[in-house]
Amino acid sequence: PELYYVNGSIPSWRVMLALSLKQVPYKATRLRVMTTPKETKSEEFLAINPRGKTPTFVDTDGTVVIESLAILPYLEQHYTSNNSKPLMPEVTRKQEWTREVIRIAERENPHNIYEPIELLYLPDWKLASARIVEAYHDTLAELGFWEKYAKESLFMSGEEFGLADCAFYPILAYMIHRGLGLKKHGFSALQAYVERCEGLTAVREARPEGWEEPGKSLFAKCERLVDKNAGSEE
Ligand SMILES: N[C@@H](CCC(=O)N[C@@H](CS)C(=O)NCC(=O)O)C(=O)O
Repeated sequence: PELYYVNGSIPSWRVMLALSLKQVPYKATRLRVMTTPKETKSEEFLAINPRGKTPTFVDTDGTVVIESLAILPYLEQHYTSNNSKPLMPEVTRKQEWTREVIRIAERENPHNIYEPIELLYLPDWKLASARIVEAYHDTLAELGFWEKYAKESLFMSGEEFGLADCAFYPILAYMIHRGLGLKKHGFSALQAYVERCEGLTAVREARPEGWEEPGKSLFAKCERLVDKNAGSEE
């Protein structure tokens, strides 16, 4: 199979995690989005995925699967192997199965709430500073839910790394790369969760290229903004 991906992108990372956990050998084709035009909008790639988005998974029989959250269950169904554990409980284990599905759906919340913080990359970000500060506070509040889940079990939906972790972990790891300090905000269970995830070879293997060092700290910038606002209110 072949996976078209963008390095460091949360949706691509999810799929790479699942492939790595399942020990599926695959051809990884990196597409660049900083080029003009973007490689995701080439005629050749649009013929495979007309939306021009990654991840795009092309199976050995030609089946094309788009959307990270559709690719995850596809892999779970079609790539079972003796070498790896299932990433989803049996449907007959009603409670565990339901929790996994719920967590996968819930991953949308931190992703959406965090999004305005990325406006800091724009040259005229100051115009959006109120939205950015709001997103910063909301992101921390949202992470409170995940902190609670991390206290309940070793991984987000149970004692093993599963599809819910494939869906969620890249969001958290992405925020950390952007300067989120978990301990600083009292998220000690999430910190332990991250360390647990990073203890898994498959998780380390799926880490984006060049991400050994932290990236540009958007969270530090947010915090300066919050402090400045607090100062001006005094
Ligand atoms: N909902 C999609 C999102 C995919 C997506 O937005 N991918 C971005 C990278 S984060 C992309 O390929 N962008 C390229 C472009 O817009 O040309 C999924 O979960 O797979």
